[in-house]
Amino acid sequence: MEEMVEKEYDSSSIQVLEGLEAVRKRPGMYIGTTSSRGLHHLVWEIVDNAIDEALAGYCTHIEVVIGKENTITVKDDGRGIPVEIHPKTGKSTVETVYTVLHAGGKFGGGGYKVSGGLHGVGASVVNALSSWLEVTVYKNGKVYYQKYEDGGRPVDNLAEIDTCSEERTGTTVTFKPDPEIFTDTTIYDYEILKTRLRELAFLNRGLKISIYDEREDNKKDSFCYEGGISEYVQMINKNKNPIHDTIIDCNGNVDDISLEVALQYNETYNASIYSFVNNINTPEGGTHEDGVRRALTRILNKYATNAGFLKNNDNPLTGDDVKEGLTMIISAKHPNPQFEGQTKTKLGNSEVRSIADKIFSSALERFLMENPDQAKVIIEKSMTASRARIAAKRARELTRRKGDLDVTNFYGKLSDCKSKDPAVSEIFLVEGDSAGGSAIKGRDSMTQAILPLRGKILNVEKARLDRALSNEEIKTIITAFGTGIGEDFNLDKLRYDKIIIMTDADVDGSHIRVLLLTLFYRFFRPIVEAGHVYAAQPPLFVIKHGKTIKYVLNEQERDEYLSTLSPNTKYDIMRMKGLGEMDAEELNETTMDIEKRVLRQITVEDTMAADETFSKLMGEEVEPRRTFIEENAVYVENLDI
Ligand code: TSJ
Repeated sequence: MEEMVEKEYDSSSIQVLEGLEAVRKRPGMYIGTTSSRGLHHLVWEIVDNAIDEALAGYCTHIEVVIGKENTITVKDDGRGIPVEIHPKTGKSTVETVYTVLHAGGKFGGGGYKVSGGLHGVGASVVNALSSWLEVTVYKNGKVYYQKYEDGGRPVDNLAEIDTCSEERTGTTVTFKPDPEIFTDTTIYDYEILKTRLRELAFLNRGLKISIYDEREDNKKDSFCYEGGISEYVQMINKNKNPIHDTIIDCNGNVDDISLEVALQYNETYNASIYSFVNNINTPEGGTHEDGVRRALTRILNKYATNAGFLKNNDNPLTGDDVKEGLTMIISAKHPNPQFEGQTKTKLGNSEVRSIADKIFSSALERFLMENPDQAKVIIEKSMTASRARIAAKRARELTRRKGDLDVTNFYGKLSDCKSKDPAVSEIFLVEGDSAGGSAIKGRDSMTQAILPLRGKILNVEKARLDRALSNEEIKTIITAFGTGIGEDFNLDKLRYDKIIIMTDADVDGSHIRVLLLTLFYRFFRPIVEAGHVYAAQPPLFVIKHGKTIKYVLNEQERDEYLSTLSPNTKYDIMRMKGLGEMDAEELNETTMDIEKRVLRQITVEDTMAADETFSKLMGEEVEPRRTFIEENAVYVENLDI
């Protein structure tokens, strides 16, 4: 701060710096969080600007590079940010974009901005939260350059530093996130960046997006899809056995609002429906999704009736029936979207509902008429779902009457906690009887319930609800949770605040963990989304020196801890045994005690990545499962030496 006073700033630039200072004081207001998520958010703020340039029709290739020191470079071949003096600020437009809060697209002049992150705050926020940031603009046969330091202070004015060919245009930005802001982590995750960049390539037909990792293993990928979201559907269905050949798609425009839909049915019983507005995922749906789903149900019923599949006395197909095995992407672009809902990820503009319905229904109707063989397969799939839904409802009513899903029926399995207050109660799902026994002895019986899992957990990726309901372990879990399942599900009835999966850190343990997560993800998704599911983290090593006993989770923590010991400490280090071999005290000490344990919260940051993983791990195809296990072999090996 002192330095700011020393240098002579005119009043306008002081104002500017105060603006960026506000971002540094309360970064959460601008990027949501300063966790890993916020760190990655910086990249999207910058990439969105390049995407806008592509949407305006001037950019064909965007490149993202993760530098050795976890810097990020984003480069495009667009027109280059304007360099002339901006009338309002007296600075170059480049400097204005980077130092005036909320400047963003307003200063570029013209252009129809449809992309933009949820917060829509832009380049100046990234600058404010960076140790340094450099921008290079190629334009008019010249190369312009400016650097900012310590949260957005220009080192110098924008300068012409070189010449280039007249044809070369574009913008390149490099920044280093400030470790004083991002105190959790400043390490970029290649997979997170890659997954979203691939998604952006699917959503923006024909745009090439590349990513390079200059850190250890030099990973790189490049994405460009002439087929747009149809190719996205194809990728999602790759491990799910499509039941008909053609990916049904449509593409239309009404009043500046555009809509694209692509869909294909597969053999599974789950729906993978993803909707977007201006490239932003809308997991809460909204009017674009409503319109398309309403049209899908109506048109399939109409076709099924006219073609004689559905008779007068049959129940009409419901929205749930036509969803079974459906993979669908909906992408709307809107010049003025209104976002609603708890997480502001639901499209509210009411005019979109009928526009989406109209564009999609005529395309679907035409497809069904022109492809009677594929239409038949789809209608039959939905009619089977309808029959199964009615049968499952009957089965649920029966079991409810028999008291099968009644708490009093399974005290033999569950060692419940004394407290009946869900806010303080937790349940451990424990692999095997012997670990279950130790857990029962080692728990705090007031708040901790133990459910040992003995039998095999059914792979629900390959089973419908009605079959899952006849599986003993699943029945027990549903009963313990108290929420019911399917149409009866009620999150408010959840009996525990934390559901903790406690499995060994080996291959069998991961397998059980994945089966349980599949079950929760497919049948109890709101529990996962509300953040109630955790994985216990039993330590891998115990280090003893003098009277100190230190448990550490992994090799990295072990090495870090050892490096803090003075060189002449004579210490003992031991690899921990499996859960089943720990006694009650050890288990409590290392894995269960609220004060000492480490839990990993299971979040669904990316439902699509989770969906892909579950299909790969749990689906019919053996090959992708083997590949997945091989690709993650290092991880498994580290855990299972
Ligand atoms: F975020 C950012 F500002 F740092 C940034 C902007 C980062 C990156 C990687 C690219 C960009 C960017 C901006 N790429 N392309 C543009 N285009 C403009 O700013 C631009 C250029 C010309 C005109 C015009 O009307 O002539 C208008 C605009 C908005």
